[in-house]
Amino acid sequence: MREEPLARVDVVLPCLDERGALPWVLSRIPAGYRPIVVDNGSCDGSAELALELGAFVVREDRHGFGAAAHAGLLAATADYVAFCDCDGSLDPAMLPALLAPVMEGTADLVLCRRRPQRGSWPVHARVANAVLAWWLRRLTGESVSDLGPMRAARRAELVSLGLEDRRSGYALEMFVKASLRGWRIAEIPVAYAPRTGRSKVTGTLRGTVTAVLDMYVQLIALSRGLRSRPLLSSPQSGPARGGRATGN
Ligand SMILES: Nc1nc2c(ncn2[C@@H]2O[C@H](COP(=O)(O)OP(=O)(O)OP(=O)(O)O)[C@@H](O)[C@H]2O)c(=O)[nH]1
Ligand SMILES: [Mg+2]
Repeated sequence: MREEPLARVDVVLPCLDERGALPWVLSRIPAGYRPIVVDNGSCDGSAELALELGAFVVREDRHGFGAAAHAGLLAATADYVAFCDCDGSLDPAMLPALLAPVMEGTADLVLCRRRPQRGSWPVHARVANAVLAWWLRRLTGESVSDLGPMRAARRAELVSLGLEDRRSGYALEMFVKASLRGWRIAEIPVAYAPRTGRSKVTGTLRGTVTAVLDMYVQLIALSRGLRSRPLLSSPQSGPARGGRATGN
C-alpha cells in the first residue's frame, strides 16, 4: 500500500445495543483511524461504554440502520470514510485492505465480500443476498457478489451521492448511486463471524421483511436510473476516472 502520511480515516460504526461487542470492535480499530460510534437509541449503555473506551460518539435518535450510518458519515471529517458493523461480525483490522484501493486511486468504492464462518449467516439471508447480487450484476454489469456492510470510499464523494434511505436500503442505495455515476467498485474478501448479541435483521421476521421492502425500493430506483443513464453518467456526475476496477 502506498504511504499517505496526511490521510486520515473515520470509521462509522452504527450501534444499536451492541455493548457486548463494543470492546472487541474498538480494540480492533487500526492505529490512526478514528472510530465514530453512532448510538441509535441504545438501551444497554452502549454510548457510555463507547465513550469510556475512547470512541467519538454521535447520537442519532431516528431509528434505522441508514439513519445511523448517514449520521456517522455527516459527522466524519476525514478524507476517507469506512463503515463497519458494530456487532463483532466483521473485523475492523481488515479496514486498511479495503481503504488501499481507494487511497491508491484504483477504486472509488470498496465493498467487503463476506466469507461466512459457521453460524454467521442464516441460509435465507445468504440466498436472498446471492439473488440480489445476481440481479445487480445483470443490471449494472458490476462484478459484485455481495453487498457487504464493511466498505470504504472518499468522504466528500460519498456525501455527494445524496443518500436518502434511512433504513435497510442504505447500503444498496450507496451501491446503486455509485454504479449509476460510473464509480469504480471493487470487492475485498473478509471473514464474517457470528455476531455478538441478538440478531436484529436476519434473525427476525420483521427485520427480514423490512430489509426486503427497502431493497425493492432501491431496485426500482436502479431500473429508473438505468433508463436515464446517458444523463447520469455525464463526466460531471462523479469521480469516475475511466474504466472499472475488477473485483478481487
Ligand atoms: N438493524 C439495525 N441495526 C442498527 C440500527 N441502528 C444501528 N444499527 C447497527 O447497524 C449494524 C448492522 O446491523 P445488524 O443488526 O448487525 O444487521 P445485520 O448484520 O444485517 O443482521 P444481524 O446481525 O443478523 O442482526 C449493527 O452494528 C447495529 O447495531 C437499526 O435501527 N437497525
Ligand atoms: Mg450483523
